[in-house]
Amino acid sequence: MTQLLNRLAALLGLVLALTCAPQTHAAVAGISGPTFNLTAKADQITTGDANSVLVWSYANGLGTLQYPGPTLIVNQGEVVTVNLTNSLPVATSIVFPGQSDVTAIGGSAGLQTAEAAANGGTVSYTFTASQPGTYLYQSGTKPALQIEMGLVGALVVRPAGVTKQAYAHAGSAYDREYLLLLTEMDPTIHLQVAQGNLSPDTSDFFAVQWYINGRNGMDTLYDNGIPWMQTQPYGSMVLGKPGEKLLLRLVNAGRDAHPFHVHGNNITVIARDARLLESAPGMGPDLAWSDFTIKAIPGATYDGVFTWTGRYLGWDMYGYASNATYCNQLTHLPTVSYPATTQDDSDRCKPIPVTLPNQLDLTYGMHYSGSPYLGSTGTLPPGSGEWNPYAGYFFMWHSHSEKELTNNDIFPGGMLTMFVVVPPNYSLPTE
Ligand SMILES: [Cu+2]
Repeated sequence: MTQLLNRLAALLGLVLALTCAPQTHAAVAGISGPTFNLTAKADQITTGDANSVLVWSYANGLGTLQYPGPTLIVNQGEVVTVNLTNSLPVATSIVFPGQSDVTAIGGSAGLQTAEAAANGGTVSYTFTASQPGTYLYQSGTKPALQIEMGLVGALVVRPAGVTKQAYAHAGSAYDREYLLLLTEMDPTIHLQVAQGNLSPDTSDFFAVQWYINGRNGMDTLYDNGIPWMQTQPYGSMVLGKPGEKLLLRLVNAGRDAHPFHVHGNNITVIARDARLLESAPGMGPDLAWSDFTIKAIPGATYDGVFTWTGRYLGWDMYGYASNATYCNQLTHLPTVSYPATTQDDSDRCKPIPVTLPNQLDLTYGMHYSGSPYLGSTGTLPPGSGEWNPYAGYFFMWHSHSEKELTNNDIFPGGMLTMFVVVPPNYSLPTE
């Protein structure tokens, strides 16, 4: 019953998400520096199998814990200070992989960096954000347990002097950016911690829950800041218009590799671990690779540029000749001018080259609008199709390790979100 209610809530949420424009954000959600006050603490998160799990993660100041920790956003060249207060019952610390000059003030010496003592200890870390890109931060104390417990987050360093670029070079320009942080969990470890065992055996780790931005599918599709997931504020639905350049900042903060698969087109990976894939400084991403799956290894970050267009389809995604309202790109929706580059002129007004089956012979996917054409709805049986009132195209973006598409063995769920091609008349905010 709870499961059913969860699904109904998810359905309602998606309807709200798609009908209450604007629902997405042109920039990555997070908190801006260069000074951050983080508190490591414990709290519960909601899982996709209608359960909850104790996690350790970070709060912004005295606020609510969020899993993953707040995305820290700074500008290249800034001297970044992270003041950590530890409310956990064990010592903890933060390491910043990729930052070369981290110094710690206070705390006591640990294996990797200075640690804040249990139950109120503090430590302060300072470094210069010298190179732009996508990074992670995570516990440097007993990482096999503390990273599993949730002490991870992302760090975005924006390049100096440019906007809407991931790096200094124009080859990293984008229209809209998204950050997806991947993790997995073995809830039995969390249960032992909840029962008071602060050093559980992590050697028999066996994940059954997989997360994007701290949520299991399909909770991933909710917008940021949903009130009933206060400890999981970051959504991960990816929205974009035909022809737009979407920057995907992909962070594998887990301990397993996750082959992250994008549908709709290949993605061009332009940077790895916050370094542009260039053969020499200033060249731009000439060593970028194009693939349909980013084989994200633990601890690595990837920046990819993704564009969806209707090119090479062989038919007009906006409509067809015998349906004059939808055919001509410029008259389809009079207030919108369609970017000429989103499809080939030779495809204009060509119908989809298959005959749609009779309604009675169709199975309706929940995102089907009743029409194969972008931005147009067709006839559906009563009650169907409300998940996609704007008639966008939905593509699954997900882990290509199939077991990771479950919540505790229940499909669908896990490391799964949706990329939505929204029709050009749909209002998305610009940065
Ligand atoms: Cu797939």
